[in-house]
Amino acid sequence: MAYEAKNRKLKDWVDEVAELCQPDAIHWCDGSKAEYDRLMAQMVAGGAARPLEKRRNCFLFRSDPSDVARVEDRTYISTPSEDEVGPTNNWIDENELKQTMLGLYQGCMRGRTMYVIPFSMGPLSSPMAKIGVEITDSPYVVCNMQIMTRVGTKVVEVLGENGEFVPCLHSIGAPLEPGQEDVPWPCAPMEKKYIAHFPHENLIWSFGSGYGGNALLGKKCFALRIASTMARREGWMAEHMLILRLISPEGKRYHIAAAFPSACGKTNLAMVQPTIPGWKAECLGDDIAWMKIGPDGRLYAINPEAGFFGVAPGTSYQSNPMAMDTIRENTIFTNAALTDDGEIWWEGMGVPAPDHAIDWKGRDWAPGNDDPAAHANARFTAPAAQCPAISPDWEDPEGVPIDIFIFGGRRTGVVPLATEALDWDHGVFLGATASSETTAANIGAVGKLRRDPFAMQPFCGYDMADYFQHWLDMGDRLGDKAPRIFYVNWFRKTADGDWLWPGYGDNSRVLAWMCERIEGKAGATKTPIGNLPGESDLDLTGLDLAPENIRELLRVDAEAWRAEVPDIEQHFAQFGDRLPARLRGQLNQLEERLGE
Ligand code: SAT
Ligand code: MN
Repeated sequence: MAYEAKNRKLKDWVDEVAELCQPDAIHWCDGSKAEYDRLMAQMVAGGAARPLEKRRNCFLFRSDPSDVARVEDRTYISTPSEDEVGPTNNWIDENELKQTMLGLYQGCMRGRTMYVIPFSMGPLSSPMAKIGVEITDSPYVVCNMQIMTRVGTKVVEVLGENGEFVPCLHSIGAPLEPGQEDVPWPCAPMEKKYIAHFPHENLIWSFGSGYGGNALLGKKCFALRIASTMARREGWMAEHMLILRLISPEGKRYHIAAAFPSACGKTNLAMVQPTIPGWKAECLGDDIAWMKIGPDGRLYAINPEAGFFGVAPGTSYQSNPMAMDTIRENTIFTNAALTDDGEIWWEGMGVPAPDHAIDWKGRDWAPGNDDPAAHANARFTAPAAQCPAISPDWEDPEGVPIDIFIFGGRRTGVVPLATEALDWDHGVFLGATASSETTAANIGAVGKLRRDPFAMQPFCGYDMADYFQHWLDMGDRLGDKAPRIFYVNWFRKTADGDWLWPGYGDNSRVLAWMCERIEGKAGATKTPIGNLPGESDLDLTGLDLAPENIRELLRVDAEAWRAEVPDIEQHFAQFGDRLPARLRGQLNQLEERLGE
């Protein structure tokens, strides 16, 4: 043990877990570079990791082919009564799930080391920060947690003797019998994977997967699912949102928090490099925002994370130069392809495919091969501080005041480029009915349309209808200090399947319009679905965009919208009486505005 923890609850819990899981050894993580280097060296020696000759202190991991994304079907919110979790979560009775999982945890760390990772979500000095402790038998998880959260002895000091923490128990579920040889990516079969949350106890139990959101428990499990339940109880917000600062040519700062489903461009927008002259942007976070009302009545946001766990495919110097510079060193790559000269590669990296590579499954790969070289959900884990676009205020303990909320998703049709909500309730309606085509971030079908309210469908730890009410309540409390709400869709396509909008840096044109709306400087036209910019309201100078494209991007197709209504009705119907009447009212008003 590198240090002595004084916290009684922590010591008792570690003893209890050690007795249950029977590891060969226990290691208390101090979060140091030496610790990281030692674990990486061990994983390299054991064949789990591979150093990349072309990138300093970077490593490539290949997961088991079955363990490549979050597993929403195996994710549970467990409470005494089922109606607490609502129709969008999987529920198993607390006692039953605990019995099942205790059976699985029994002896599950035999032959392995158990790591105790004290971590903080949020800068340690922030009044909004919260402490967790993850126990895991995966050194890959330890190294990723070191990048994604603030790990180490300082956290243990803050915890003191009686401090509160969220216990996060994780096992890959692959004990080693004496003499048994390990595999590069040990994990349990799908039917034994459980990602379980017990919000009444602020407790997380994860079993069987080593991958991202299933295993790095500070992220989706704590900072979203458990934190959303805390936030509701305590009157704040835990949201699946990037945070960015936009600076106008006059030097005025605007803070934007935007919610999009996984793999819909949050990281790209978080690090946007504006193409409009004079505008600048700084990144504060790319995935999660914790927000509370400050003494001045405005809503303040912190990023609880310390790193980026971004989707690699599609990331290039064209789509996201800041991310490309962030991942030059000290980065973990998972399920990317490996070139013969020791460099990583993925589809959409913006450099020609190598003549030969080793694909994410470890097989020979060459251009023309039927399968992609990198998995569609291949990821990079990189320290936020390395991002050239990171805001100097990204670790401000008080957070930044939010001016603008954006919701959105991936829709090839119907939904226009940008819409401004008519008021807060209408904005909540836009968030509650957000829809997107599914991506490879979850195991399951890709490209299927689903409603993903506030991009929180997989991450809200309680009844989604009560969550809608929480949004309405927050709006009531914020009053005229509430952020303005917008809805965007960067993903429209022509009938031939070409993108209508260039996206990436040019998305700044839409962001600038939003800021100017706040100032009363930019125009908009009221339509049945909200206020839309006209062609002349957006700054499109220097953009080579066909006039018919821009018309299509800003067109409201009333008929197509009327066709959406039954789907929204069905979406709302699942919440029964719990759906706030104000949202039902919003739907009625939309129908009226759309007319016959
Ligand atoms: O694997 S994660 O859940 O962290 C990534 C995502 O789906 O957003
Ligand atoms: Mn996410």
